[in-house]
Amino acid sequence: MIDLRSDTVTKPTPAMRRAMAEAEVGDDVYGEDPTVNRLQERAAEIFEKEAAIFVPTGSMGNQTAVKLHTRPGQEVVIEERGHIYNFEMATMSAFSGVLARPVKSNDGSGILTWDEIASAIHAKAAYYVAPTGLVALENSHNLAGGSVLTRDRTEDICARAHEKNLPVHLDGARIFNAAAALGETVADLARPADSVMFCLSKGLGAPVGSMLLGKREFIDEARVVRKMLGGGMRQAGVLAAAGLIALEESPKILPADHAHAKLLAEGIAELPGVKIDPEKVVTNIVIFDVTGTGLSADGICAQLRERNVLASGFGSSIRMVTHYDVSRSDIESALRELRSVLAN
Ligand code: TLP
Repeated sequence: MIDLRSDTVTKPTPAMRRAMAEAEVGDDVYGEDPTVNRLQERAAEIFEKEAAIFVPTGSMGNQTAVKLHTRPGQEVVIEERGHIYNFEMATMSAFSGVLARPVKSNDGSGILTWDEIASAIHAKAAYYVAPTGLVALENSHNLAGGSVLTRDRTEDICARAHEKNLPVHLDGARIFNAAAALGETVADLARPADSVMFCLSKGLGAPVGSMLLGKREFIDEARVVRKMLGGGMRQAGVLAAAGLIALEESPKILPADHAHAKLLAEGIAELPGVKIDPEKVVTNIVIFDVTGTGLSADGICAQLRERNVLASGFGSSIRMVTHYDVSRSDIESALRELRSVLAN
């Protein structure tokens, strides 16, 4: 099987498995797991933030941040395809009592300008309009095809949000991909945001886990919210051990994933009835519209599955994601199978 459904499907490397087997552990609810503590310290150091906390999932990291930055009855301004809004089970309303205020990015890139964000902010609103409590950004932007938010744009948005006393949370599930594509450090991309979440379990390849980072006081409060959500893990060092390897070793292999995604996008662009601009594929996510093929996205994915290629259907589009378990020859095979499905 060539599994292009997501970069979440990566299997732990032999080095990760060894580290997991040998991990020194303790009870992390008491703060006594030395491997978790090391991972948290190392992540904070790399991101140049005061503190970090290990959470089981990216969703828990994001929703913990939403909970801490807002109070019930407020709105969260977010790009309309943002993960926090579309793929986190309405948790922001169920758990934090807030409403998403989705905003369209007019150029279709998924990357908002300050003016687009400003038009959705209710700052000194009339008392009967819900006030904005948070601006949520995403880098890279998953459902917008892995597009990237530059350092300048992030700085601009955060500075202007802060002028209005609004905090900014950055969903950096794939911020290492963004950093590799932009030639920036993750610290510089995340610096202006009040909090950032990144996933160890996506392109970095760890089996489980994400990190939430911010000021020390914020992370102390995050520990309480994580427990509230049932995310207080015990001998989590077996997971953190793989996370440490992911953090140190995996960023350097991401450019290969990006080259594979570009190759895939260029091949797809030549197929009949599909719509994609390969120029816009800069990280590891390839999304293409299949309306013009006369077939449904799910129908194409089902036929690909029979040919040992896995992809995800999202409405009228298909998403393929590259990662370290996919080689250049796998990309060539996937293209060959897709060409053959569309020719039938
Ligand atoms: N994304 C998953 C699916 O939920 C769509 C994927 O396969 O891409 N932020 C972003 C930008 C994400 O893409 C994801 C997961 C998360 C947060 C949530 O992470 P987890 O799955 O660890 O809760």
